[in-house]
Amino acid sequence: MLTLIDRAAAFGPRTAVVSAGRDYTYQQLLDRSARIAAALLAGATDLKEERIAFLVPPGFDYVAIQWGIWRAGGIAVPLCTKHPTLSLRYVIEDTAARTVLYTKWFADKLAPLFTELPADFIRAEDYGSAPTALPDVAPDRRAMILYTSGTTGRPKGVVTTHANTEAQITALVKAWQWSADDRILNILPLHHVHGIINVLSCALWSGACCVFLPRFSEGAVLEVFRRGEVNVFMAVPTIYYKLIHHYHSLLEVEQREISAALRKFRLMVSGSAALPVSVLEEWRDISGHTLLERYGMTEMGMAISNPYLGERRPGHIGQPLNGVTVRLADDGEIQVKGPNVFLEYWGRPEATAATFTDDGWFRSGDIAVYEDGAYRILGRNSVDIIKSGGYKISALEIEEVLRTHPQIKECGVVGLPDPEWGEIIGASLITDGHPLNLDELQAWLCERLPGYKLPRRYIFQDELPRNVMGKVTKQELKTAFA
Ligand code: MLC
Ligand code: AMP
Repeated sequence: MLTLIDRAAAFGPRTAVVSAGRDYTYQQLLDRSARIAAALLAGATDLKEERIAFLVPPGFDYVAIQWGIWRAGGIAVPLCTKHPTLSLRYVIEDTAARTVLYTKWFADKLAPLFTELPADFIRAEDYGSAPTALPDVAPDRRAMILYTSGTTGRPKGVVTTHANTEAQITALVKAWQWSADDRILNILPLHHVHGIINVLSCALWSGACCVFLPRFSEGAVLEVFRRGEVNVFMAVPTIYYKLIHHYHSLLEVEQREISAALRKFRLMVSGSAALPVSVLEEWRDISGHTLLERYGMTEMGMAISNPYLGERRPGHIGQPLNGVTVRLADDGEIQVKGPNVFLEYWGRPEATAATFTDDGWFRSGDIAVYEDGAYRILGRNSVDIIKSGGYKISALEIEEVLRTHPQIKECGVVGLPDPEWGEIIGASLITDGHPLNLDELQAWLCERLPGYKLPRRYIFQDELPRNVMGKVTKQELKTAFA
C-alpha cells in the first residue's frame, strides 16, 4: 500500500482540496481515485508501470487522476497545460503512454494526435468505474515521469519511484514542520516537482488543505492572502517579484490589509531559481517574513534548505535536508546522494549513467561554495541552461528549432540577467538578408517551443558579423547583449 494514500484514510472528513470554488474531502479523493484506478485497470489486476499521461487543470481532478494511476500500479505522466501540441506529442510518444486522460478545455490541442498516436485519448470528467481490488504497489516501483531539459538532445523523462517521492515529501514535511492545520495556496504548474511535491504532496501527506487557483494572477493571489484563506505559500522568485510590483500598485488601505494577513502566515518559501536579496528584503517589508530559500531539482526533489527555525541567510540556500548527502566536487559542482535521488532517465541508459559519478553521486551541474555553514549557489556549469521564471530551458533546444526556420542561417541563444525573470531568453539571429517579421517569428516559435516566450526586445537580428558568428562564444554573446 502506498503510504501517501494509506495515510489519507485517517484524514477522511477533512478538506484535502479546494478547487473551482468547491471543497473536496480526503474521503472524496479516495473514492474518486479508486474509481479512476478501477477504470484504468479495466479488469486487469495491475497496470504494471504502464504510462498514463494526463492533461487536466490543477485541482481536484488532477489529484484524483494522479492517485488513481498510482493506485492501479501505473506511472503518472502529467502534461504541461501550456505546451503546444508538438511538445505534448513528444512526451506522449517518448513515454509510449497507453492512455491520455484530458479535460474538455484541451480537446482542440490534442485532437490532431487522436488518430496519429496509438494511445487511447479519454475524457477525464466522468471517467471511472465501480471500485475493484487494487494491486499492492511496492515502494521501489516507478511512480512518475517529469520532463526536464538538458544540454544534450531533447528533454528527458526523469523517473522517480514511490520510495523517491516519499523521501522527498517526508524530508520537507519534517524540516518545514507541516501539520494538518496548514492551508497552502497552489498557483504553480503541476508538471514539475515544485508544485507536485513541495506544495501538493506535502500538504496531502500532512492532512492539510491545498487551495487551487486556476492560473497565476497577482491580484487573485493577493486577494486570497488578504482574505486569510491560507497560511503557507511557496513560489518561484519571479512570482514574488510580480506580487511585490502589484502590491505597490494597490491603495494604501488594501496594502495594509494584505500585510496584516501575511503576518499571520506560518511559512513562505522561495525556490527553483536564485532569490535576489532585493526581492527577499522587499517581501520582508511587505509581509514581515524572511523567505525560506531552498534548492532542488527535478532529479532529486529538494536537497538543500535554509532552516525553518534559525538563521535564513539571504543569498544562501542553507544546509542538506534530512537524509540527503551533499558534496562539492573539485570544480564546486553540487553532487548528491540519498533516497530522494531519481532512478533513471526514461529510456536513456547512457544519459542516466553519464549523470552519476563512478561512485554513485548525482551530478547536479550547479556550482556552489560552502561558507560559514551554508551553501551559496554561484551558477551552472553550462551556459546553455537558462532559468527563466523558474523554468529550466535549454538554449540548444531553442537554437535547433530556430535553425529550421527558412530565413535563419545561424543563431545563438543565451540567458540574459533580468530582475523579474531571473534570466530572459536572448537570441541573436543571422538571417538571409531580409529582416524577419517578429510577430510572425513569435507565432512560429509558439507552435514549436514548449510554452516559453522569446521577448521581442531580446531578439537581435544580424547583430554579429556573419563570419564571426561561428567563433563567438556564448559568454561573449551574453556580455554583448546584457
Ligand atoms: C512569460 N513571459 C515572459 C516569460 N514567460 N517574458 C519573459 N521571459 C519569460 N520566461 C511574458 C509573456 O510573453 C506575457 O507577455 C506575460 O509574460 C505573461 O505570460 P504568461 O505565460 O501568462 O505568464 P504568467 O502566467 O504570468 O507566468 C509567469 C509565472 C510562470 C512566473 C507564473 O512562469 C510560472 O508558473 N513559473 C513557475 C515555473 C515552475 O514551477 N518551476 C519549477 C520547476 S521545478 P505579454 O506581453 O504577452 O503579456 C524546479 C526544481 C525546484 O525548478 O527547485 O523547484
Ligand atoms: P529543474 O531542472 O527545472 O528542476 O530546475 C533545477 C534547477 O533550478 C537547479 O539545478 C538549479 O539550477 C535551479 N535552482 C533551484 N533552486 C534554486 C535556488 N534556490 N537557487 C538557485 N538555483 C536554484
